[in-house]
Amino acid sequence: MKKQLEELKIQIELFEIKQSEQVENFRLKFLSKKGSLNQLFEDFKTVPSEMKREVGALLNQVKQKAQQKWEEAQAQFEANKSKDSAEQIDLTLPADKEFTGSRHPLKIIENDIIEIFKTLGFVYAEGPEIEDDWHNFSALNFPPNHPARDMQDTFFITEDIALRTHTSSVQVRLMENQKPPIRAIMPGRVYRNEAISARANCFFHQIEGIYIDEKVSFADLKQTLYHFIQALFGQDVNLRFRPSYFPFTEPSAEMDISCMLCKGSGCNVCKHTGWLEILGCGMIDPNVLQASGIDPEKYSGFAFGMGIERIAMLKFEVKDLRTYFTNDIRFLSQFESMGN
Ligand code: 2NL
Repeated sequence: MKKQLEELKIQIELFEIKQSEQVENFRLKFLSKKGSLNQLFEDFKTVPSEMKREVGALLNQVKQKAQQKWEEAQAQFEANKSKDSAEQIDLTLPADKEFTGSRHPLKIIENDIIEIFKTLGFVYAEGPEIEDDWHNFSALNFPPNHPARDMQDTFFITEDIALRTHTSSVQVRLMENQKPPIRAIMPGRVYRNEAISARANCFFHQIEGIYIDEKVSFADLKQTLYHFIQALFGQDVNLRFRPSYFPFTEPSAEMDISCMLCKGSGCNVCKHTGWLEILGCGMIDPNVLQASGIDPEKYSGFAFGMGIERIAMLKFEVKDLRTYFTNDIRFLSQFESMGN
């Protein structure tokens, strides 16, 4: 029996497994119910008891060796099989289309507006979202007890530092650092301490512009904005100005455009007035020019500001402002694609 086992051990070692069928042949020959190992286990019963210990150990050793060889061969052919199927991929098939994303609707509008003002000689400027009291309020003629300075309207970080409530703070920095003529447009995110709803958010995006030179008049303001609105909404849009108030402009006005949905006849969007409020504007208050070191006797200027969300809502007919910021791909992919 010992001799038989020694022979079997050699047979197992020499058995060549080169093809996948041989894995099964190996199992049948050595490890199956009718295989030689099982046969020897049967014969083991007849081994004299004084030999059982030694022969049993050898028998187990040989069985373990066979089992190990079989498992290794099986694993190897399994790995080769998956490699083979990977190689069978049809390389002539067209590749999957890669998803490249799309431009955010607010950026589409922002870019359109910047492009229009670029043709009029306005340059692009940007500034910090965390501002000091001077650039956000004092330099813009906000009196010390103005309600916008209240905690309820503004996110304060310290007593003197807050999240900017408008992009006008960027204009202040520009006026402090440059001499007229200044023609600039400033887009950016601004923050207000407001309850979130379909029509209001605690932050929004604004675009403001200023033009400062000698003899800039309200007529320049009107004609510039008229050109801008026609370029953005089309030639047949009408405008009207209503008197208004901002701390930093005097006189101030709000500008309405005729409703592009009902063409002025009245609908839900324009609340049956035929008009849509689109931006605020005015002649820069002499106090504001003075505060930034520009001589109000020599120079005058106009300024305007608008919310990008509102314009994008009108152009794309977005009903709820919150959809701009929830990053739902079904919403975002409806707008301009970034290529492909
Ligand atoms: C609005 C109205 C406005 C300005 C912004 C401005 C900036 C400087 C001086 C004077 Cl540095 N004015 N900006 C003027 C009038 C209106 O924004 O409704 N924005 C959403």
